[in-house]
Amino acid sequence: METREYRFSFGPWNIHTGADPFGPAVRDSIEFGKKIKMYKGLGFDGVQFHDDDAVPDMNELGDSQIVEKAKEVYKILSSEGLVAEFVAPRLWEDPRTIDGAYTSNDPACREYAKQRSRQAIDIANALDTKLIVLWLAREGTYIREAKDGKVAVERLVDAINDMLAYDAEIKIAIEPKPNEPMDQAYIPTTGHAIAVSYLTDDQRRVGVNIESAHVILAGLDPSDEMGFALAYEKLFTVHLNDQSGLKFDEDKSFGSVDLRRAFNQVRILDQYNYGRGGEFVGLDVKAMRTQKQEAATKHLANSRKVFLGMVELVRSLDKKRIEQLINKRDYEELEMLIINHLMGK
Ligand code: 3MF
Ligand code: MG
Repeated sequence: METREYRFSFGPWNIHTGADPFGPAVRDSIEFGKKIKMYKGLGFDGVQFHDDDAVPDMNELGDSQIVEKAKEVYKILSSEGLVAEFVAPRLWEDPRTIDGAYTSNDPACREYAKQRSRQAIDIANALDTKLIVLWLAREGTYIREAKDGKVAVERLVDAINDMLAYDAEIKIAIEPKPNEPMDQAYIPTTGHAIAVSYLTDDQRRVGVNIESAHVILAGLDPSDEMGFALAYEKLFTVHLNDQSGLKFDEDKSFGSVDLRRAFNQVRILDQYNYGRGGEFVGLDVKAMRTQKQEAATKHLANSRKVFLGMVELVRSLDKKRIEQLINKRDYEELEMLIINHLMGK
């Protein structure tokens, strides 16, 4: 059987203090340099960045200072044998993004969002990555009457075109999410993101980052969403994790809620050679608030182990038997075969 190496990534925000909307930090915060030193030991080669993970307080710096700082981060990465996977402009914390960024009703705020996105591209270049992730956090509404749903899409396309024109080589992965922090987001699913890509000036450079939990929040199946993106050659990266039902975004460890759902995500990724074009197996997972300081990176190592365990299970499936059962339309038996396989029988 062919063995293929997967490369894994996560963002520094995945090692966190455990604060939630109802309570303060329960663990000490760890400085960036120390987090970076943890990657290799946990089995990870790629670092995902928000622009200000790389360059804190970037709004107080000029463009050339931003690039200088990002170059220093690039050196730190290189000295640890790590690479940057992507940079995501953080467009949801500044006062100018309270009513959305690219879809804000205020033209000055929209201009800020575009300018910040161009700076994120400068940072990506300094970190030697060509991938930009757009989690469209506040591009939505609390009430329908606040914005115009058609104009919002046009503004999103305009902002994406601005980025595509700013750098002829960058690729943009939209990360859909149906809600939270907004009541309704404008790009809730993979299908929406891919449709938007075709309105832009260079659809080949606009794809998706599929996050398992976001898909589950939309009431959909992550492996089918991945299949949809793969059919369009638009699965630029993934945020694997898990989610228990329809509530706030939980970012639980991959496979921790539904092993079979994890299995099916790995199945479609492995089957269609995800990773061979350089894509990372990206995680977006949070340690439980109850986890003590010294044990607060297990969610990362465990998610990776689950992924690799699932790769083995996917590759050791009895494909002939599955084909026979499909031909007989005996899906009850097929289901039992899968369940037995997951139970190690
Ligand atoms: C929000 C998310 C974010 C994005 C990240 C990169 C904290 O629900 O999933 O992770 O993935 O900001 O854009
Ligand atoms: Mg995410």
